[in-house]
Amino acid sequence: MTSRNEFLSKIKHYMTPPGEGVFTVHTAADKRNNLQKKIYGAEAVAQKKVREIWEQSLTNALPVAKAVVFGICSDAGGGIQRGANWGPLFLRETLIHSGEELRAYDIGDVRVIPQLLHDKYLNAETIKSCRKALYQDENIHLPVSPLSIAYDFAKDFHENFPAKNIFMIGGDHSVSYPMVRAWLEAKKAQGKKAALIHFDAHTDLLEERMGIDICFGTWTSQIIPFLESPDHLVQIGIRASAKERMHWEEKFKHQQIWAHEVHSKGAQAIADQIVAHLKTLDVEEVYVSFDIDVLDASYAGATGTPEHGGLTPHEPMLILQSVFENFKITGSDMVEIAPMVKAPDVKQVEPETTLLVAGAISTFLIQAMGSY
Ligand SMILES: [Mn+2]
Repeated sequence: MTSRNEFLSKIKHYMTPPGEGVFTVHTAADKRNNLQKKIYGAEAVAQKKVREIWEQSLTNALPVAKAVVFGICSDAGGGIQRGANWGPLFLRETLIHSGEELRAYDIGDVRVIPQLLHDKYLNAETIKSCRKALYQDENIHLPVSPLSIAYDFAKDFHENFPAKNIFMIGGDHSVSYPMVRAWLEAKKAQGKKAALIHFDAHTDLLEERMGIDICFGTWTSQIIPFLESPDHLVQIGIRASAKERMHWEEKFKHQQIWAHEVHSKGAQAIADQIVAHLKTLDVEEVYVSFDIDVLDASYAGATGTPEHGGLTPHEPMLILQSVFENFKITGSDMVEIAPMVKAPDVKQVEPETTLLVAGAISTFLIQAMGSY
């Protein structure tokens, strides 16, 4: 097990204060400064003391926090339309307006080399040069790719702070793989029965996509082996799939609920069905992975693959409320918000519409995780 001090030292190496996860000097600098002014005060930003105060917060604010906000500004696992790397900065701005960001502790962002995904895809030479760039030490034993850093972080986090819960902001959906995996391994070690509830327009159940086994289209199939059994996975909102529900359920032996079923049966009936199913499995704790494209494109146009025929914001809220009343939500994420992207056939003001609904759902998840 990594000691508390080793863990904090690693965080200072492979993470940045909130808002700095995209490596840039000028782009969105005002947004980043505004966010940091709200978190750390205008003086801290003017005097360039943000990093110093953030490092101090790891020893004084983190230990007393319940819910922790964590950003992964990576879209290297995407592939249709990029831009989800800006999700963490923009969504935080929305949350801070609602006051929610300040109620949770923001531990910051993973340092992201935008061309990298996972260390297993790199050769030794590349790892060395990236260690030199990130850590000024080519022999240091730290990961360099965003998904590998996120896994290392989440694993140590759950060991050191078993009672704290992470709300992760992505990123394309591949960033959920390290977070859910570390959470499932931690729950297994704690002897807790755990399930994954996955909101998405897409199944993300490919076994590989163009030879890559961990990306936005595959991460769910890769996480199934870490569940106690496949029926501990429930997918909600599916509608953009080349194959029918039967195909997926027979292949993976999990539960899938399509968007049209939510519309025809009603969200409350679906919520009751999910709760009853998870109760038969004696599930105690739940991870909620929320791909914003589960919502209809008229609510979520600022995303890589907007899809029509989706859920209204009210529907997942009803389902989440029932889940919260029956189980503990101890891990969650909000992914695939691409604030600089706008679906061509969407009339709404974007990214404001997408951020507003994502903010409301995120607020619910952060409050739920801070309430235990
Ligand atoms: Mn997805």
